[in-house]
Amino acid sequence: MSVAFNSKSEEGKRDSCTLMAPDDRSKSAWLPQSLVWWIGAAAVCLGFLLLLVILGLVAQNGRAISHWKKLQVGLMECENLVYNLTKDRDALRDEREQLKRNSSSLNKELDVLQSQYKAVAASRDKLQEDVRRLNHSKTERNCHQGWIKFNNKCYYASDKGAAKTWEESRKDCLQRRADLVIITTKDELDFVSKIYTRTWIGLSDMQQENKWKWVDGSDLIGGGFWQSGEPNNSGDEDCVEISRSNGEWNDALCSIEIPWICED
Ligand SMILES: [Ca+2]
Ligand SMILES: [Ca+2]
Ligand SMILES: [Ca+2]
Repeated sequence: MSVAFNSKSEEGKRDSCTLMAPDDRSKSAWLPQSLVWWIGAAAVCLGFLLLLVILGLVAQNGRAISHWKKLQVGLMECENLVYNLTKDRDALRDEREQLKRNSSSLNKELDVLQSQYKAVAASRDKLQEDVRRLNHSKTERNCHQGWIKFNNKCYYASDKGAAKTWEESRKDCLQRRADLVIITTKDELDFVSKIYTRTWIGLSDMQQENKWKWVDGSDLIGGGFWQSGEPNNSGDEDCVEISRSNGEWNDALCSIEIPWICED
């Protein structure tokens, strides 16, 4: 009986073995339990790594987008700056052109005014001379012997070869009850410069530099008949001579000795 029972129990065991699922049997047969665990862990790690890579790419992409947006903003600012600078340059160019036109127009006006001034000064000189002539025409002048008459006035020219300083020349004229010639018109200038191409006249700035006064105390009115570049006060020149063939004025050193002409 016991043998039978044992044989039965062995059979039961075999039966129980035969009742096991076919998959369980194959796993236990092909993959050991530890290998399954390692594969699972590796899969989890790979998944985690993949997630990190994806997150890294997303973050990098975000930084790139943000950097690109900054570049775009910078580019727009540059474009605005270039636009504003171009606008300013154009405005300055227009302003320069306008200033050029204004300057040209002002120069023309200045030329017109200068020529008008010259015309007015010439007529004033003529009028002044007319007044003087009228004042003297009441009585016809008779000049002393050796004097030259011009426009009812008497002039004395120093002897040929004689030469004096400005002060000595003036002293000579005063001794003749006259004074160094006062030139008020172009006619008078032409008359005097025909007598001597170089001679003292009664004009100086010895009292105050560049304040020209005639020997009768009157101021030089108008521009005078200066040579180009004169008066230049070169070396402190205070006395006026007619010099050079053009018969115009130069301020010279009062100490030089040249001919002179007196006017009565
Ligand atoms: Ca005169
Ligand atoms: Ca001077
Ligand atoms: Ca001079």
